[in-house]
Amino acid sequence: MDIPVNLCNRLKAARHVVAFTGAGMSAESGVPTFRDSQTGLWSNFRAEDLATPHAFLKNPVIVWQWYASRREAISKVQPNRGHLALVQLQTMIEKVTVVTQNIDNLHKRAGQEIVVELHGNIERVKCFEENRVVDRFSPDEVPPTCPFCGGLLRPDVVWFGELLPAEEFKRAEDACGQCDVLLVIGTSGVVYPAAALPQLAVQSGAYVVEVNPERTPFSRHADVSLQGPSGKLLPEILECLM
Ligand code: BV8
Repeated sequence: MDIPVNLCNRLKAARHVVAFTGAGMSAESGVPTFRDSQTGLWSNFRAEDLATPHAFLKNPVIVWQWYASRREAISKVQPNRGHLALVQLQTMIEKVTVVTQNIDNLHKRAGQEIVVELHGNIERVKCFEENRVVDRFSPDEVPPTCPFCGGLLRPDVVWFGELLPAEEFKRAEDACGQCDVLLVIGTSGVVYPAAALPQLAVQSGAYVVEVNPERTPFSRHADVSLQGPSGKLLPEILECLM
């Protein structure tokens, strides 16, 4: 795809670039997006119905095993060319911040230095009662219990109906409000309050680029909407900096 000259020029002049990423960023690594229907044991559940504290308390075994199976699947995939392009961007731009909705840890595994995890990280586990991260638990219990208080352990992710981590959200607001270029990559933009963040960049006059095979509700707010997979388009965008 021909990358618009204006995009290249704005990137070349940028001092701070933010990449706001969603599940589509990891699609080419083989990680299902939330729009994909569930498979296997969970095929008759919607993700939105499993990713809630209510679902966990009602069915702790099913919800724990859903995350355990996702964690297992993620451990077998690799960051894709899109993740690696954002890592390479760090060597070309003074500051690159990745603000991600994803919990798959792939940006960090790819080598990204500044990653703001809005919705937590599936690799981390915390106590449901104390909310503190726990780094060891019995693999024989499903779900395992907290070694400190005996409460149930849960994935350290933000469920629907739960508040986002205040510090991370503030970091994301500051980054989106102060960046020169915002890349909105692989997100359907339907989950709030994360989906409100790109508007901060629009309002502050940043140059906003959407990368997605489909148009989304956000597309009309972007300066340019590039329709295609991020694993293909992000390396092409980087080429205009070389
Ligand atoms: C909150 C972690 C305050 C877990 C996630 C009623 C009660 C309570 C809250 C609400 C309510 N009604 C609405 C809300 C707010 C709710 C919300 O927004 N709901 C939506 C469904 C309407 N939000 C919340 O609950 C948030 N908290 O509001 O707290 C509060 C508190 C109490 C009471 C009231 C309010 C918490 C939201 C966080 C939920 N946790 N993840 C887990 O992962 O298991 S959200 C999860 O879904 C993801 O993290 C992500 O954010 C979202 C999925 O969105 P996307 O990433 O965009 O992925 P999606 O599949 O949708 O789209 C993929 C895109 O990629 C597509 O556009 C596709 O075209 C594109 N694509 C495909 N292939 C590629 C590609 N792009 C590029 N390249 C490719 N190759």
